[in-house]
This record gives sequence, structure tokens and C-alpha cells, in this order.
Amino acid sequence: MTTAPLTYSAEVAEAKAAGRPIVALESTIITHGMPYPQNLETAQRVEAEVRKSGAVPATIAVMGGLIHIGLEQDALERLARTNDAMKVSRADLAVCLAKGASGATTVAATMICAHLAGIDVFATGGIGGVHRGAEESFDISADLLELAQTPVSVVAAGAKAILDLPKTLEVLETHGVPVIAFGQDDFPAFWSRSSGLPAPLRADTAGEIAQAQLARASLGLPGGQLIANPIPDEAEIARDEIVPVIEAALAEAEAQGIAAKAVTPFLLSRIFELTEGRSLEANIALVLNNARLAAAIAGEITAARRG
Ligand code: PSU
Ligand code: MN
Repeated sequence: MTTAPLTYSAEVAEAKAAGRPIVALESTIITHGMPYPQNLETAQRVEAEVRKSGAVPATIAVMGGLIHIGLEQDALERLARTNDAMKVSRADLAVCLAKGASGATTVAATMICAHLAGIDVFATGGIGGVHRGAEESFDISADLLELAQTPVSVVAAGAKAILDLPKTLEVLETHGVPVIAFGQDDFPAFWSRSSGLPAPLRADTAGEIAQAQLARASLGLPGGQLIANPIPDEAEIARDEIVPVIEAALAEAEAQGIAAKAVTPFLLSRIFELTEGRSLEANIALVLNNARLAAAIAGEITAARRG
């Protein structure tokens, strides 16, 4: 067996050597989730927010046959400008490496890479889930099964209402994934603080979330945790306002026969256009909020391990 082809940015290598808390960040949100140049600005602001909150950011992507754990400035810029990066989930990771292609990692692939690099916590915007109409299309994101098998805590603002949220929660429950709402009882719905559905579990402090992850490992249970962190009040788009926009985007996707990996990027860019950029502002605010919580959790895990 050979070792995984990982390469670390100088900042992440140093943090690893010093045993400092590290937060993984995905790159599909950069290449397929937001338009240029807001994608680059957001990626840089999220990294800065992680640093300000006492941890080191590790944005993860595939380039030149290597998994990059932490991107240097020029690499981040190049990635934000490319429009032909592969969207790399669990199924694509090895092929992308073998081709030497540029790949942006989804939640699933970022979890795999973070775990290989010894990183326990990962911040993103929203996770993939069970798509509406999955009973016909079978479109269920690999993110859900990754949460069931890879021991990384993922901080997200819940899942977008472009998905079937009740089915998404059911699949997570079936696979034994703890879904923990932070500081409230309801499962958040990305742009809105509440989905109207109760979250299965709740935590009110980063310390509690860190202890739960460590306890899970001590029980020998595989898999991670989904931490559902509601968007800050002032950035929220009310459910009444966003739901009709989502319905319109979904109808267009169906009419145009958009399928498989193209579904999520198509819906995100249509919702961006239909809200005249407001969805993107909210998206940026919630990712920053998730970066802060993830840094706090990573700090607590590091402190607990030191004893
Ligand atoms: N949901 C969002 N924003 C995103 C994604 C999902 O609200 O950027 C991206 C993430 O990288 C996620 C991926 O892991 O899409 C899920 O894609 P799929 O549904 O094809 O598995
Ligand atoms: Mn899918």
C-alpha cells in the first residue's frame, strides 16, 4: 500500500507540526457554488475568519495529481478563475488524481481528504442531500453516506430547500448520522433559520459538540456529525420569500432536463439570478458564521486531546 498523495500549504504544515486546531474548507463551493469574483473573495474571507477565530484554514482541492491540504494564494486564485474544474465527490477522487486534472472537492470528498490529513472539523455552506423527486431519479448526494463513514464534524447551515429536507433527515437517521442543531431546536434551511422541521439533536456550545465527536470515536462508531448552524438573524431570507424562487428554479431545471451532478450548480446559479444576488449575500454570511463555529469546535477538540 502506498500513502495518499497529499501536499500541505506552508501554513497548514506548520499548524500540524505545532498541534494547532485546523478547519478544512471545501472547494466545490468556489468553482460550482458561486460566480467569480465573489467566489474568490468569499474563500479569502472565510479563511480569514477561521484565523481570527483561532484556527488555521485548510482549503482542499486536487491539482497536478496531488490532494492539496491548504492552498497558497496563487493556487486559490487560479481555482476561482477556472471554469472547467471537475466536481470531485467520493466516486471521482481517484480518477481526478490519476488524470492529473484540477478538481474541486465536494463535502464528501473534502471529508475524505480532511480525514487523511488528520483534520477533524470542516466548515461549509450547505450539504448535498436527497433531491426532490428522488423516488424517481434516485438522486441522493454522496455527502450523506460520507457522513455515515468518515469521522469529521461538518458545520453547515442545514440543507437548502432545493432538496427534500424530510427525506434528507430520514436518510441521515437511517445511516446513524447525528444531526445536531446549534442553539435551537429546529433544523435550519440554509437561507432561513428554520426549515419548520425539528432537528433530531441539539447542542448549545462548541465544547459539547467536540465532546460528542470524541465520545463517538471512543465507542468505535464510524462516521462524523452534521452540525446544523442557523444563518445569523440579520442575514436571513424569510421562508415565504425564498420558497417561490426555489420552486421557479426547480421547474426550470425540470423543463431543461438538468440531471445528476449538474442539478445543484444549476439551481444555485438560477436562484442567484432570481434573487438579484441576495441569495449570495446570505450564503456568504452563513459560511462565515459556520467558519467561526468550526474553529471553536476544532479548538475544543485540540484542547480535550491535550487533556
Ligand atoms: N449545496 C449548497 N452549496 C454547494 C453544494 C451543495 O448549498 O456548493 C455543493 C457542495 O460541494 C456539496 C455538493 O457537497 O454541492 C453536493 O453535490 P451533489 O448533490 O451532486 O452530491
Ligand atoms: Mn446528485
